[in-house]
Amino acid sequence: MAAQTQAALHYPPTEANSSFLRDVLAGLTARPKRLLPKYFYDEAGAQLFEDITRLPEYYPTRCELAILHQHAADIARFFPAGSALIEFGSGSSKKVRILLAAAPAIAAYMPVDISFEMLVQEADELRRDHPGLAVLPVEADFTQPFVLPAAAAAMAHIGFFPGSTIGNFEPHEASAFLRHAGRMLGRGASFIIGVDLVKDASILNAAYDDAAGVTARFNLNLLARINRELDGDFDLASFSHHAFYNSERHRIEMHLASKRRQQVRVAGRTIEMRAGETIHTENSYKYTLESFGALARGSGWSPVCVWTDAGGNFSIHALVFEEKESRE
Ligand code: AVI
Repeated sequence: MAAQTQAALHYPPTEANSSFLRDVLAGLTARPKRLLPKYFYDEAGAQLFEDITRLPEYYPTRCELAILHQHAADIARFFPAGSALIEFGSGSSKKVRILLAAAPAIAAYMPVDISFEMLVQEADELRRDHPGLAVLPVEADFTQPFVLPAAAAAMAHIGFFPGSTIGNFEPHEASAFLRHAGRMLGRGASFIIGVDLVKDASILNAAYDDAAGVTARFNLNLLARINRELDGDFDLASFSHHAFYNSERHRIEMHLASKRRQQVRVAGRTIEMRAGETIHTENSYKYTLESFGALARGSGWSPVCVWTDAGGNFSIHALVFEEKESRE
């Protein structure tokens, strides 16, 4: 009932959720069924992801923070005085604060995020803590082309893309994103990017299937979101969370498996599911230092430096955009 009451807020589709509806119907009628991971992050999903980052099994956030704390001064060598730092998918801006503290000569910080509330709140706090810094939030889906504030046009640009979010892109999408980001940041720009590394499958499997079941709730919340926003009637108890490392494709795969044969209604459409059939909800690609370097080089960037944590679990790369001629 609660889901139906909330669904009335959004259904029939508004402009804001029509692409969600289109992508969900296309994904649920495809073979195999799939849903796009960018839709995990409604308010409940963003909170669940925050909870994931604090799980004992989920090492990427801890390892990346350790690298940032240990090497902030070295990373800050890539930030010329008077430059503008652009963070793709800034969220809570927690990681950039470590870099800003180490690079007081940065003139502007441009967090790019789809969540307006988060941007405004974080921008206010950053202005308070860094009175000399121009904080210029950009409300945008960073996976799509967007325009940078004109105020920073004359400044040198540095990109920041932590969290190994690049791992959630298919390799060809990751390459297209890197190339687009390079063209937007400009020739000679630096890019500081966090990338999770290939490792023992048992560590990876535990990180995406934690004992407390938080990642399972994060995955299932996608169905709850469809119920809330697209007049769906998924019975969450009839689906189970499956996450495993696919060593041939160097990626964690997350799926939601139907426990029984069932019909689901979404926005007036009926979706048939067989017992055991899965909806593929996310890939999280893992790279080696070499394979990420090759991806970067193939996308117009030169790898110039890389830092890892003591256990070699996670990496932060510094790249410089060298593409000679724009093909756009
Ligand atoms: C946001 N992204 C980098 C996370 C990851 O590790 O791929 C999303 C996530 N999915 C399950 N746990 C965390």
